[in-house]
Order: sequence, then structure tokens, then C-alpha cells
Amino acid sequence: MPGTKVDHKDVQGGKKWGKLKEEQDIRLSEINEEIITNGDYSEYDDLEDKLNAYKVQFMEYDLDNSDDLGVEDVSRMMEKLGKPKNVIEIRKIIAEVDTNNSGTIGYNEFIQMMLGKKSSVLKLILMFEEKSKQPDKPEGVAPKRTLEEMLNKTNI
Ligand SMILES: [Ca+2]
Ligand SMILES: [Ca+2]
Repeated sequence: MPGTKVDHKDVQGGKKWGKLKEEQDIRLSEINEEIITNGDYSEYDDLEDKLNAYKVQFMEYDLDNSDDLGVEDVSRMMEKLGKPKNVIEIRKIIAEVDTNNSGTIGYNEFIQMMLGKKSSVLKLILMFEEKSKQPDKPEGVAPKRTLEEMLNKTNI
């Protein structure tokens, strides 16, 4: 991507970076709590899980910890997702969900995009990415060993 000069490798993964992400986690968790309390999306019965997953996703892409996704964040996101776009396309993608016309996607706008009824390019791409990730995480399946251990303990 021409025109992007900031090298995030300098900070990403470092101690300072971890601290910043921890602080961001606290800020965004508070917003999640508010959203749950407000009851705006009460139609989702797994709202808390959903908000948690979106928070993790948002933090992953907010490279400068500004609590919003700007042109650079979104263009890196697209590169990562294998769908590189030019700056004009990125601006269009952001504008689709940028309800307060700040030129960036704030956390609330991100949540609204993911949970609201309106469709957008970014939402479709992210939803597709989430789906494609799932087969790699067989968290719901209990390992066979665990069952055997349980049976041993109960002397069956
Ligand atoms: Ca940002
Ligand atoms: Ca905005």
C-alpha cells in the first residue's frame, strides 16, 4: 500500500503494546456493559458472547489503539483478510458504517454494523472471516480422554 509509512511491528507484541491493549480492553468492556444494560440488542440471547467476540476482533484491527478504525486500520485489515483495497475503496467501506461522519469507524459504530440489520461490505467480509475460522477451534468437543477419566473416577 503506497503512502503508509508507520511500521506497527515496532510496538505490536511488545510490553507497552500489551499494556495499551489491556487498557483498551477495559474501555471497550465498559461500552459492552452499557450496550447490554441499554437493551438495544435484546433480541440476541447470546449478546454478551457476541459483544466479546466483536471486541476482540475490533482490538485486533485497531492498530493504534485509538478506539476507532481509520483508513490505515481498515486497509491493513483488508490486506490481512486477503482483500487489499485502495484508499478510495477503503474510504467508501468506512463511509458505509460511519454514522457520525468522523471518517473512522468508532467502536459503537462497529457494534452497530455487526448487530444491526443494515448490510455493508465490511460486515460481510468480517462475518465470512469468522465463519472460516470456526473449523480450527473445536472448543465445544470434549476430548475422549476426559470422558474416560470421569468414568474411572466414578468406578464404573
Ligand atoms: Ca485506530
Ligand atoms: Ca465514525
